[in-house]
Amino acid sequence: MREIAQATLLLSVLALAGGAAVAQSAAPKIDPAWLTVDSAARVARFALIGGHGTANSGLNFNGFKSGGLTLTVPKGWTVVIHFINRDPNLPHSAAVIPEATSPPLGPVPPAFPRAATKSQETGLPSEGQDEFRFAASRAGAYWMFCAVPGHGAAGMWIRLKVSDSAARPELTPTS
Ligand SMILES: [Cu+2]
Repeated sequence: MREIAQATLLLSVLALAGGAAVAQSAAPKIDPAWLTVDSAARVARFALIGGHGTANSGLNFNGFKSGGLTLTVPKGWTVVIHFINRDPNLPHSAAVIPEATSPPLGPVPPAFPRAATKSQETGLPSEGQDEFRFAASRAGAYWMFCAVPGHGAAGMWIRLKVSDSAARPELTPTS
């Protein structure tokens, strides 16, 4: 009888461990290699990946959706965004836009001059790449948003914070 109880307990523990492992692998992970910092030149370089894995049916940046990832850069730095579309199915684009109460339905003017990929509305095809750079000249809250109609509204946006107080760029899950 005691052996059966122990076996049951062991099975319960294994089931819990299995459940935890599944939950952990489902949460998006930040790869430190996505952000490269040149403190002397005050340049932050970010690898922005459209359709990174299957989260939100590919409507994600770096695996995150709906503001779940925040790139913070100190005000006055230069930001270089290298965009690649890893989605095997859908085209995507990227633009830095002002924070909004809800995502725009399609392209809007970027928050900083030239802070957008080409092909805003049609998006870049699978494995398409583009790079843009801008001066983070105004502190505030911004989004990196996919302007292909409907994608932003479906959650394809993450956060960019231009900070008066941050000492260096960082990439964090949004708290
Ligand atoms: Cu998109």
